[in-house]
Amino acid sequence: MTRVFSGVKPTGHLTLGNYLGAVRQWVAGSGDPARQRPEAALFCVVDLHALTVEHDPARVRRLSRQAATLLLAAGLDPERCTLFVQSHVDEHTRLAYLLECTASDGELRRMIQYREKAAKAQAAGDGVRLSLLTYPVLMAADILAYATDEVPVGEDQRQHVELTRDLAVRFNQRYGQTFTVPRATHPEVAARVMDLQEPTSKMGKSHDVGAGIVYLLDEPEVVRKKVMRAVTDSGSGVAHDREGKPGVTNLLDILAACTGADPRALAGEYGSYGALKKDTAEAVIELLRPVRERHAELAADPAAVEKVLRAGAERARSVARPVVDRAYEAIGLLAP
Ligand code: AQP
Repeated sequence: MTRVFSGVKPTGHLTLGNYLGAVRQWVAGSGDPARQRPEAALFCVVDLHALTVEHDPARVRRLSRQAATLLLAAGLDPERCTLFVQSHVDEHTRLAYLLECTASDGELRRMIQYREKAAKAQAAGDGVRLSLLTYPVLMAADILAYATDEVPVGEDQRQHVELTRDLAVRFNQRYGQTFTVPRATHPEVAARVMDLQEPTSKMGKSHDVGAGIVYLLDEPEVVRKKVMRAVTDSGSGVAHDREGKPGVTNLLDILAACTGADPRALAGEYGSYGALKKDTAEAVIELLRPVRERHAELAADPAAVEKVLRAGAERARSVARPVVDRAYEAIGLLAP
């Protein structure tokens, strides 16, 4: 059995980037007949990670519920996978401490996301939370607690999964074989969807300005407007060229991811930016339509979603507990 684990943090409304870079892969993978057992695919709303920057408690709670509902709406089937909330399973934080005793200060300070977010917090006059430095270790615990083989994520998480691998290998070398060493998997197209207004930056759900971000729950008219106003590049030729034409390349990648086409081949089919934008907007609207519709149904019955999350947490606990107990013993702690 190949075990898959991944998560999404409730720092904002889920975006097209989350969907194309990660969630769609989760749905496709959990429909794989080789992974029919629900404990073979675990997906998590990683709410503890949302506390690493300034946050509003009520908003985090609201976004956590919304993220779980959206994951179900996107097609995660609780009969075929395990969906839960990170803070409901103590094993994550239990294991994180052991991994903090395995990681070094230097390797955490090198994390790109830490450097970028710490600089942003400082510029805003906010303090930098210690958890912003240590959260990649918590992420490693999220993954390693489940003896995960594969972590389907967007391109931006590559460095964190590399750290997870390093920690697993180091722990195993020091204390004996304990953890499975996981590997990241990325979609072939749209592994890094860029902001429509700033196509050299990732489309990120926690970014302050939403004009370049397509949210999964945006109304069709809003999606159309955002895509039609996407920043394109100088010159009018449509070419797939990430360096020279980042805006157009982003649109080609999005359209290709929506339609299953090859983004380079698509470039040859368009003579103008306007036509490319129009087709991209319609393709995104059609891709998201069923997710929005299903979300509206599921959101009307929050008790049913909570029931799925409770059952998911129980199953997740039963998978993680023995792995984390083994790590406690291996590192030299007495069994209670
Ligand atoms: N733009 C993106 N393109 C492709 N994949 C993406 N992912 C996120 N953005 C893109 C992938 O979605 C999964 C969940 O992401 P996350 O919740 O960890 O991070 P986020 O949506 O990027 O939210 P933030 O708060 O804005 O995060 P920061 O600022 O930390 O980047 C992951 O698999 C991610 O790769």
